[in-house]
Amino acid sequence: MSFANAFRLFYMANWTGISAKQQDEIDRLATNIPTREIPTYDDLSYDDLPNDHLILNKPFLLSPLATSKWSSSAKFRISSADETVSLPNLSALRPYAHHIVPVANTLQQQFSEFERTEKPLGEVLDLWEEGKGKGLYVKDWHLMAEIESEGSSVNEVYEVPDCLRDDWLNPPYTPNPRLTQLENGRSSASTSDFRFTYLGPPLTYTPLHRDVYGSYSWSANVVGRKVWWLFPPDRLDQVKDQHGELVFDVRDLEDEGGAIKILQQEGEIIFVPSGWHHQVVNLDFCISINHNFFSSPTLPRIYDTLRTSQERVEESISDVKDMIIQRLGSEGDVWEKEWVEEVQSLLERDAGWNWKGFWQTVAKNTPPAPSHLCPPVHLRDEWIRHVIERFKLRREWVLQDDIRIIIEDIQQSIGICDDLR
Ligand SMILES: O=C(O)CCC(=O)C(=O)O
Repeated sequence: MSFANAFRLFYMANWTGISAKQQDEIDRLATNIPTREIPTYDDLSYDDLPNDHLILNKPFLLSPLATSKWSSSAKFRISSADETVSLPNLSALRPYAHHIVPVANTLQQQFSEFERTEKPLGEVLDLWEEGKGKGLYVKDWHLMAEIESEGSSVNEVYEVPDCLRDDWLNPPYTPNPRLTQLENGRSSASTSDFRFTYLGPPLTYTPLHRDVYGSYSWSANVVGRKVWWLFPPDRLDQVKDQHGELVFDVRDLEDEGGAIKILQQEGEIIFVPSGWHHQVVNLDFCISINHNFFSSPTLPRIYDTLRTSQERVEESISDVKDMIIQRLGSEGDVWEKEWVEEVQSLLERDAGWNWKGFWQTVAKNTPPAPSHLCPPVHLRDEWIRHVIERFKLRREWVLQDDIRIIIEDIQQSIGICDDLR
């Protein structure tokens, strides 16, 4: 081992960024954990997953066996004196030092988020190795898309567990890296996927939130342990302030908002159901990998989340509707076409997608994984049919020709041949 590496190892082993007060907080968090009230499986067969978790929308964990063969579990860990938790091997991240990564400063709250910047990963690693940047949290780093854009395979980091491969947001083992063409002719990894890597020192955290699109998520601790506070949709009363806004940090609340509290050990994977709010604090220096994803059992929930987002958008620009009617008159559907376009374009910016994106995703992903790792086809088609039936009652069905064409294709692929209008 070189002197530099020995120094780094010594430094990480004595992560001196932590004050006595912070160590007390870590100890308090680590010891105040109730008995686990959700199941942990060594081996979860896909046959059991839809009924036990996806349809019921209930959380679970996979034991460290799920990640024991991942390359990152070998490369990114340095064993520590306490054998249950490793130290991060930051040198093993150096091959990715040129990636520009989002960095949250978790010591600096800015409205309902943290102050965020983007930097080359190498600069953040330098800071940590110098004992600085103890509040910096690299979040939402598209490591997998970057690896694929550089012509390599994500197998150099991980392999998606079989039971989680029916993922309609991230085709597993993406055959064609999704590239964004830059103006200078070079290409960069697209940020259109939902496969993220997180890394940060002890006590960096992610405030209370719900995942994009109402998706499920899974999150694997490659290095370190995390505490999770999970809130089913019907248990949110205690985490709202007097204005009905969600609190930022549930640790500020008495009883921590009555959450389901989980200590996720190194190597474990946690599954967070659709629409469940959650907060996460890193107890150790953590490296984690997560996916936001959905599949057919949760299509109705994803549909409802988008519908609700649209209602919010429509309310926020109701004056624009009046202006369009004033300009074009309320006869016929000319005004309404313009209004629908306006709303869909704002919805895309606000919620990250709109109805066109929703239906394109459904169309692209039938079927996304081998059939034994998906729900039975008749059930999948029933969920798809259910959302199509509901969509046909909407004005967008009538007014947006491009969406109708996508849905007609989906109907054909699942054998619905009824009169389409
Ligand atoms: O690990 C974290 O800090 C946050 C992860 C998270 O919120 C998620 O996977 O949805």
